[in-house]
Amino acid sequence: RKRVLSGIKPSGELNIGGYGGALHQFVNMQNEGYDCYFFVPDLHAITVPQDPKLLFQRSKSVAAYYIAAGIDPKKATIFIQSHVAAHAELGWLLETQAHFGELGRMTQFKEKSGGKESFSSALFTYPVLMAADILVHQATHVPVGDDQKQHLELTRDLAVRFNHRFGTTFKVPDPIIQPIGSRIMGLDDPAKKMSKSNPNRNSYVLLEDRPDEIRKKISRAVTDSEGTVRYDWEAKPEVSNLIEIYAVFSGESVAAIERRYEGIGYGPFKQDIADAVIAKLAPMQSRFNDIVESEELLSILRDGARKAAESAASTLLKAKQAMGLLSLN
Ligand code: AQP
Repeated sequence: RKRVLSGIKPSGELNIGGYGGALHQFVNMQNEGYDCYFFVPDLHAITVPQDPKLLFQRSKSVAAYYIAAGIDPKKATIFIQSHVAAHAELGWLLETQAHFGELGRMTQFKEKSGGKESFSSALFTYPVLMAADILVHQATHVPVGDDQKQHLELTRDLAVRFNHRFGTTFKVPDPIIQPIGSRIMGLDDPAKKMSKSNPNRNSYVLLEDRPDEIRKKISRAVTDSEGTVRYDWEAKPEVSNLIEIYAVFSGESVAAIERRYEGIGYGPFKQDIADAVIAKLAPMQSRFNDIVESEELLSILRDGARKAAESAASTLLKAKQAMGLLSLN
């Protein structure tokens, strides 16, 4: 059976970019019958400074959003990364196989370190921990947003390198990048990914935003002066971005959306996008509020941690033995 692993960092409030590129796809994959592991990568979040109180709360929030969006803990394994020590342990083993040069070439590292020297060393080794997350569960498929493609390529390289040096230990995972929603850009600037850490609150719609805020943010989203709803990333990145958001939230195709707004301006188009976003988010928010502080959530996470630890144990042991670390079993 095909196995999927993916997660969303608890590094800020979730927005519709993470919904389109991750959450929405997680639910689809679960419903398509993949064996799913969805985790909260809290160890990844702390590669940049986090307020401990906020991190604590956000880890619960991300897990609660998984469930509120439709991930069913009976079908998928939901867990917090730091609850399963095998992730960090395999991360260390893989660091011994990763090259300084290849990590230095990672675009995300270059962006986040911003040419400074004062970043954490964990920011540099982050992609190796990500490789461990995936390989320790023998995932065959990883749904990723466009920006994670390079990290997944590194994961594949590390798996192949390790298997070659020490004998076949890991499955080499394939990325799944959906054609629509894998790269949702800021509402203020279609050249920048919609990101949790963007200080401009108008650049994103949060999953927790109220209907009036959603309407306001979408009506203020930048467009062009042409006035036609046409999907063309080269010529019309602002409008193409809005079409993708609409397609994700309405389930309609890009072509159907283009047809409907032929000869109609951006006003009604934006109103309909806001309606579609609100229609999806309102029930999600209500389920989220019911579960986020509940004992049920903690119990799902305990269960998930136990299942994930079981899934990881044999691969970790195999990797250690392959490398020649003394084992007593
Ligand atoms: N704007 C986006 N469009 C499509 N996919 C996105 N993802 C994130 N933003 C978008 C995808 O969601 C998954 C989880 O991402 P993450 O939260 O772990 O990390 P990130 O990509 O670094 O997200 P942010 O919002 O930019 O967080 P910060 O600002 O804290 O770094 C990934 O598959 C990602 O591609």
